[in-house]
Parts: sequence; C-alpha cells; structure tokens
Amino acid sequence: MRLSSFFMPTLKETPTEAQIVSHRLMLRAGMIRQTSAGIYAWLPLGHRVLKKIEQIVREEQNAAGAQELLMPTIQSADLWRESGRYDDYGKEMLRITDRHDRDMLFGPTNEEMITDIFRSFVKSYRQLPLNLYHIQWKFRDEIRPRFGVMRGREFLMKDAYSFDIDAASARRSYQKMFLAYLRTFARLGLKAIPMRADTGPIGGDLSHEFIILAETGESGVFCHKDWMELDVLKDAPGMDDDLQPFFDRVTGIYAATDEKHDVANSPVPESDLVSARGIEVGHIFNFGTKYSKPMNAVVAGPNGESVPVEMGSYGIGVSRLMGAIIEASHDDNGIVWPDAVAPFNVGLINLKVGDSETDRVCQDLYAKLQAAGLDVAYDDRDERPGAKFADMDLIGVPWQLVVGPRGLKTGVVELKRRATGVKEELSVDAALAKLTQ
Ligand code: 5CA
Repeated sequence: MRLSSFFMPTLKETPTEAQIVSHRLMLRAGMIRQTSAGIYAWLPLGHRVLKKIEQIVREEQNAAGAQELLMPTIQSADLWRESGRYDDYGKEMLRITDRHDRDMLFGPTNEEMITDIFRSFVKSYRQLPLNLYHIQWKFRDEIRPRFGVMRGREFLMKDAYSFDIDAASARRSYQKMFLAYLRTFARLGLKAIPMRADTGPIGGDLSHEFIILAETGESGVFCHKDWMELDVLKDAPGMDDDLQPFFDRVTGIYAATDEKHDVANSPVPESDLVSARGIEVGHIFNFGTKYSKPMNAVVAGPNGESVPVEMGSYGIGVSRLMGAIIEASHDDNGIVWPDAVAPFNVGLINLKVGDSETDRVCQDLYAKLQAAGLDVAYDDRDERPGAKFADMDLIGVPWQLVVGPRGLKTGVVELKRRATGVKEELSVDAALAKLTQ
C-alpha cells in the first residue's frame, strides 16, 4: 500500500474524549471512527488488523474441529420466548419491530438460533459431537459503552456452540475449546489467564473467563504469581489426546473465582496468588441442557431413547481484542503490533521522494517485498522524515526499512525493529534477505 493514497486519517492531537491508551491510539492512528455511542466504523487500517485477528481465531477454531457457518444479526423474538430469555434479557437487548409488527431483535448472542438449527437437522447421537461457530456482529445496548471498542454496543464476536450426547463428552468439547483459546491468545502475542467465572445470563455451572492483564481492565483477577513466566502450552497435548490432565493442571493452578479468591475450594494457597486488573477477551460456558430442554433439542440415543443434547458456548471478543492487544503492547510513540496481527509487516520509508536513485531503490524493494508475500506500507508521501518516522511508530509497523540518498551513497539502508527500537545498517540485498527469509 502506498501511503500517498492510503486512507489513514491520523490525528496529531490526542483526542480528549478517550480515557484509555488503546482508545486514544486507535483514534490517533485513524483506525476507527465513532458513528454513535459505542458504535464504530472500521477505517482501512483498523479493518486490516480486525481481519487478521479474526483469521487467527478462525484457524484455531478449525484446528479444534469446530465448523464455521454464518447466522444473521437480526433474529425473531419467538425463538427467545421459547428459551425464556426474551423477557429475562432486559434493556441490553435491542428490540425491533418489522413492518408487519413482528417482534425482532438484533442478536446479543446466538444460543437460541443455533439450537433451532440443530434441532431441525440433527436427529441421532451418531451425528455428535458437533461444534458450530460463526464470527458475526452482536449488539448489546450497554448502559455505559466506553473505552472505544473495548465495551462497544455493536461488537464483533466469535461464538461457538458444542453439542454432545452426554456430560462426559460435553466436558471434552469444553476442554478442546479451553486449549484452543490458550493457543489463540498465544498466537496473538497475549498471555491470557483462564479464571473460573460466573455464568450470568448465559447459564450453566462450568465457566471460564480469559483475562489479559491491564491496569485499565474492567475485570478483577486473581492470578498465580508465576503465571506470566509459565509456558503452559509447551507441554500441551494435541486436540485428539486426553485433555483432562492438562485441564486439571492448568485450572488447578488458577482456581480463583469473578471478584474473590475461593479459599475453601482452591488448591492454591492464597499467598501464591496476586490480585490484578484485566480485560475479559473470552468466555466459555458449559450449560448442559439449559436451552435444549425448553427448546426440545433432542436426539435419539444408542438405545433409541430421546436425549436432550448437552451444550456449551464459547465466545471471543474479536473487536475487543484489538483494544486489549494495544493495551498490552504500546509505548510513548504509539502501538507496537505483534507480527501476527500487524496491519503491515514492513514499513518502507522513502526519505527523499523525487530523488531518482532513492525512488528507484524504494520502488524495487516495494515490489520484491510484496512478491515475497509481505504486506508493505510504502511511505512515498512528500513529508518530512520526522513525520514519517512518527507515523510509522504510531501505527506500529513491526519492521521499518528506511531508505535515503545519504545511505545509498555507501550502499546501505536502515532496518528498525519497532518493539526494541534497535536499528541496523544493511546493504539493500541483506535487508531484503532478512525480511523475506
Ligand atoms: N454466548 C456466550 C458465549 S458465545 C457469550 O455471549 N459470552 S459473553 O457474553 O461473555 O461474550 C463473549 C465475549 O464477547 C466476552 O468475553 C467479551 O470479550 C466480548 N464482549 C462482550 N460484551 C462486549 C462489548 N460490549 N464490547 C466488546 N466486546 C464484548
């Protein structure tokens, strides 16, 4: 992408309405634009990152055996009357009436709809286990939308739903998602803490929240003092292995409860726990037959008997993750994207647009880096070098390649790593080799 034509409305001033750093940086970098309270348009830079996060979430869901589908955002109220949640959900649900005076709603979650799809097509235990997910916009009329995309009213969520014949099999489905979540967050460059949680309006008795540590977070968390140094995924089993020992080990260590350490039930002494604040980026639930019973989602069991299916649901806040990643990874100059989700892999800075040799080398590098499959932000704007460096740091491009006439006289360019600030001078070919290796 040539920055001279890229729609990236960066701001020089710090927006005063934003209270936390991720919100400030997303506005300053021209990633989002608020269109109503808690509702955002995703501008090209923000959209790029959103799609990268979404893709990592998708790949790990697929690797855990979940299958992607896509359900609509608008739902019929009738389904929610069947489960009993239409009245329970309260003012957070955006209720809509269509031209025929039918009650509709903008989905805050999809348990009812997926249960309806399931019961229409699945009739036998032989078709189980089944896990279906989608990545779709949700709407919750939050009383206090704030902190940008962190607590929005419209937000992008990945929600998966598992269906099993019995509780033991449902537990295994839960454990698969638990492991998939740890993997997903690790790939996003985040260290998520799984914490025993209340089930709230979703229901059930087994639930974990996944929390990213951040002082600005809205969740209180008790975390084992060694968690941030531990690499639990190092000895993690494969998806087809027995997951129980891994699950017991991890949850045993972090058996804290939503606001208070459950001293009576936790194997962890209180002295090993530290209390901190964090952002909830995922939440998983095992709720048994809470929806299948009232909605009559039954299958024929091995002896022909009718069995209400055991269910779980598994959410990841895809748009919230963008804020969480920035909270976890920024400095005074701007965002420091982990490579996996960066909007561009490489920033190519032309220090003297119009200088024929500099232009030629940049053009050549731009073509070769792209041919190697990298996303390149080529700063070919007629701007001062200082402004270009500042923008590249603000938008957090992990590798920055600086090309100017002075360096080219001796055949070198400068390569900077955003995260460390370390700069090195290399020949054009060596820089290219390093970036494309
Ligand atoms: N049906 C279940 C699991 S699919 C469910 O809805 N769970 S949830 O309510 O916990 O939401 C799942 C995730 O969505 C949360 O962990 C959080 O990361 C994200 N989320 C929830 N509310 C918001 C919001 N207002 N803004 C941004 N993200 C949100």
